This record gives sequence, C-alpha cells and structure tokens, in this order.
Amino acid sequence: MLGTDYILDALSAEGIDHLFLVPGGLVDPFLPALGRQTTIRPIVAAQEGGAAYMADGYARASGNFGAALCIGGPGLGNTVTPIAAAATDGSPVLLLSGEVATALEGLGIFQDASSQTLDDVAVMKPVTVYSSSVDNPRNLAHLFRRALLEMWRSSRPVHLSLPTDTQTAAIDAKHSRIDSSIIHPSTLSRRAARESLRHLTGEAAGRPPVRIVILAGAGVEHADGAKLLRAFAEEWHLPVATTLRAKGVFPEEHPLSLSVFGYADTHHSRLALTDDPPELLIILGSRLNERDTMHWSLKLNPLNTILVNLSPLVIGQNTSGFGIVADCGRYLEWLIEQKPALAPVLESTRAERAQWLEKIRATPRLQDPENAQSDATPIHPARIITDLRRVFPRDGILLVDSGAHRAFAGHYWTSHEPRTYISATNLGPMGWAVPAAVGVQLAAPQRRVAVITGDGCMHMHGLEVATAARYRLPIIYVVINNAALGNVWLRAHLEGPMPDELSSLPDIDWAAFGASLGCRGETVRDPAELAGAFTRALENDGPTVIDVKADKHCKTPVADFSAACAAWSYHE
Ligand SMILES: Cc1ncc(C[n+]2csc(CCOP(=O)(O)OP(=O)(O)O)c2C)c(N)n1
Ligand SMILES: [Mg+2]
Repeated sequence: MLGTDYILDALSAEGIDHLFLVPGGLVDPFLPALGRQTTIRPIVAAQEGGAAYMADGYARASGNFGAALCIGGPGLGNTVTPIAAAATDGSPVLLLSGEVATALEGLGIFQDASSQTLDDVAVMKPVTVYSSSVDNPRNLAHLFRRALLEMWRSSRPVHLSLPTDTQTAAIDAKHSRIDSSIIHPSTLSRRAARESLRHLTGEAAGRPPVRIVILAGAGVEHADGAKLLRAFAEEWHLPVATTLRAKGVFPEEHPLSLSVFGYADTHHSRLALTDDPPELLIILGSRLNERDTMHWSLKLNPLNTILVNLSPLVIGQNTSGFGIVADCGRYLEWLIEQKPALAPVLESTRAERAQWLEKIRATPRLQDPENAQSDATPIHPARIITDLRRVFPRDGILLVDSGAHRAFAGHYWTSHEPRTYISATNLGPMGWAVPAAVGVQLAAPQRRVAVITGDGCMHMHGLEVATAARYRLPIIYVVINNAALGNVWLRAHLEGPMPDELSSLPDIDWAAFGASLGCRGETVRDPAELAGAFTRALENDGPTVIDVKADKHCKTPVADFSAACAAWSYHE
C-alpha cells in the first residue's frame, strides 16, 4: 500500500473515525487515499488552526486522540497556537503535515518548509513532545508508532512531517493497534500509597483529620476515574472541589460538591479549601498551576496534603505536600480497597465532617446570585449562562472560549458529568471553542453541543461556524456580544479614552454572519427571549448562531481570585 493508505489504515485501526484537514499541494496524495477508504470521514476546516482545534475537541470529548492534516509551511504555521493549547491542556493530538519531496529540499521549490529552510519539524518541537520528518518511507511504520506512543505516554500532541515521496511510496508493513494497557498503564507507587494511609488516618499529623477535602483535576478525567472518585467520596462523606479544567468530573449538584476552586470559584470551595483550611487535602491529578491553586494561596504542607499525579515533576514543584506518583483512577481504586484500614478513623469523624460541610453549604454558593436572574438590558452574561443551563440537556456538552465569558460560564454553569464542560483553560487562545465544538460534536454525535463564546473570539475563528453548517452539525453557538474585548476592556477603560477605544469592538451582526454561512441566525436583546431562542436552537437540526447583545460593564465573578492575587507577594 502507499504511505497515505498506511497512515489512514493505522488511524482507523486506532479507532479514529474523523480526520480534520485543509487540503493543499503538499498533501495532495491524501485526497484520493481518503476516497479509497470508508472508515475515516474527512472534515474540511476553513483554516488549519481550525482543523487542529477540531482534533483537540475530538480528543477531549472521545477520550481517544484527535488527528489533523495540513500542508507544511503556511498551513503548519497556522496550527502552532492550537497545538500549544492542546499541549498545555494535556490533549493528545496527532498533527500530520505535508513536506516537499526529499530530493528537492533547499532548492527553492515553492512552499519548502523542510529542515533546509523554515524547518517545520523545529517549529513544532517546543509545542509537541515529538516532532519528526519521515524522510525515508522505510521509517514510516516505526516512526508513526513512536509518535503515537510518545503522545500517549505524555498525553500531549505530536507531529509528523511527511515528504510527498513518503506519502506516495509503497509501504510493506501493517500497523497493529496499540494495546490499551500501554496507553493507560495504571501506575501506582504502592509504597507511597501505603504511606498515604498514615496521612488519611492522622498518624502522620498526630491527630485524626476531620475536615478532609478532595480537589480533583484533569488527571481524574484522563484516568476515567470519575465513578471511583464519587464512590470514595460517598463512602466517607468527603467534599469534592474541582479545578476549572476538570469541572464536571464530580457532579456539581451532588451534596458533597463544592464546585470549582481557583479561578471562577464558588464561595463553598473557598470556604472549605482556604478560609477554614482542611486538615487533609487530597489533590488528584492537578498540575497546581496559578489558577487552580487560587494564585498559590492553597496552604500545602507535608502533613496535610496528599498529592497524586502521574508526573513526578509536579510533585514538589508548587508544594511540599506528600506526593504519590500514580494514575488517579488506580490510586482511588486502591483507596477503596483500604476500607478496613480507613474505617476506624474516617467513620468516627464522619458526623463532625458532615456538620462542617452542612454549615458551608448553608451559605450562598455563588457570587452575586441575583445576576443570574437579572432583567437588565443589555443582557447580563450570568443570565445568559443560567438560562441556557435551564433548557440544555443534562448530558449536553458545553464548550467555553476565552474572555470574560469564561469566568461567567465557569461560575454560573452547573456540570453533571465528566467531559461535558470543555475549555482550553491553560493557554486560553481566543476562538478555540468555535472549531473545537465541531470535533466534539463529531466525537459525540448523540449529545447536544453548545458553545459560549465572545465577539472577540468570533473575530478570530468565527468562520468555522461555516464548517458546522457544511456538515449539518446541530451546534448552538451563543455569542456573548458586548462589543468589546471584555476582559481587557474591564481593566483598560479605567485607564483613559485610548485604552477604552483599543479594547472596544464594533457591534457586529453575528446572526447575519452565521446565516450567511449556512447557520440559523437569531439576535436576542431582551433577557426574557433567551429561553425561547435556546429552545428553537435545540429544535434545529443544523447549527444556530445566537447573537446575544450583552453588557460589557459586568464585573466577572473572580473576586476571590483577584483578592488572592492582590494579597500575594513573590517574596512571601
Ligand atoms: C489568541 C489570543 N489573543 C489574545 C488573548 C488575550 N485576551 C484574553 S480575553 C480577550 C478578550 C476576549 O474578548 P471576547 O471574545 O469578546 O470575550 P469577552 O471578554 O468580551 O467575554 C483577549 C484579547 C487571548 N487569550 N488569546
Ligand atoms: Mg466581547
């Protein structure tokens, strides 16, 4: 078979059923190859960045990896930010790019981005864990396999550059599917796990912990550990907060839920994690970045923290807490098996813990809850999020973009299941959610998918609503249109007329924009009409763009995070 057929066969063997691409001369051989097979549906994006974001969305919703294809040079350059976003959020993506024929490298041929000139492989190195050219077709089979293994062992993107002669070469090999035990190796350091029992029972600190809290990060999602987390928390009545990235990994309406901690947190998580710090904090699968630690205001020490992460690099970086190198699912499974050892202490402290939690939950959870019902015009973003939640199916998937709307959605949305609240939280590239939703909808065709985005984000990747229309995907795009780069404007307008003007945007008619590209378009100016607009969008079998005229003045619900930043000094 040809190189292109080998790759498509291998992708198919790995369970990939969609390939996101933008065609171009350097990947021409893939077009007939895609016509020779029937298992992979090619999806043509408006721009290569969109294709890479779609692959990222596909990976996040499916639990498999996502694959994107583009030409090298100008096409590959467009994918740098999307691949970096996937890298920083731990999303496995395989990027394939075309390269000029090896014999012509460096001879001035059109769009040469081989190692002799622009060096695509080098461009992708900092944003992937593996970036290589397959200069010799004999290397295709093992380099392809190596790329997948590098991707899975780090849950990060990888890149292969494919010269056209590799794409068209005859390949005498067949890819065999990588076994799931290699992808999810169930790592657990048993010695460290046993040692952690001393913390759970209070032996290490000298007294049994009553106030025990779990902070769950994306590692629980990666390990498919949501059910185990719930079982362990319910067994001992332990409250659970999540990072914003992992929102939904513990159902937010559950009586033990504290909802999100860190950026866009709730009063409940702040009370339980920092105001009245727990006697034991179990942190599962979080890299403890600035936002997830509330600007490093979590007080972590070896006696009252158990930090579980697959990467030893995380342990010790932002905490002196007790660390266990483990897959979160495996550790939770092990903890559940330790019931006899844990029962004497965790049973005797249960009633007191429940009382403490009850007191916290008796206080308001949300900041400024009245905003969720606001009748003001232009519309308050909290009202938009709240009204969408009311009509959107419980198992529907929400994608949230970058801007002030991220804070409103993170705070006012309630998520019931893992992988139903998806956002690029670490790099935060504007416009990510518009194409990423295409990948999510294709990976989860039975689920409803909605996007909360901003008008600034639409300026960046809004054109990909045309891709949703082209493939008749019933995605609901909600544009919180405040005619501003809202997050920036909130700071900038205080600095005078020039900063105000620079962070303002023209009021675009996004409904007409969507309609011109094949979507249903609707404009909402009155909050009373939100629910109707969302319901009509849910009845539509194609995409809808809803332009909601929103108020740019609304303060984002990040008061706790801002206070933590203001109180913090690097020299502390
Ligand atoms: C690619 C990219 N460029 C710039 C930024 C910086 N930035 C973060 S939020 C934001 C404004 C977002 O505007 P909009 O989409 O209208 O959302 P709003 O804040 O108004 O809700 C900007 C410029 C970014 N995160 N990503
Ligand atoms: Mg805006």
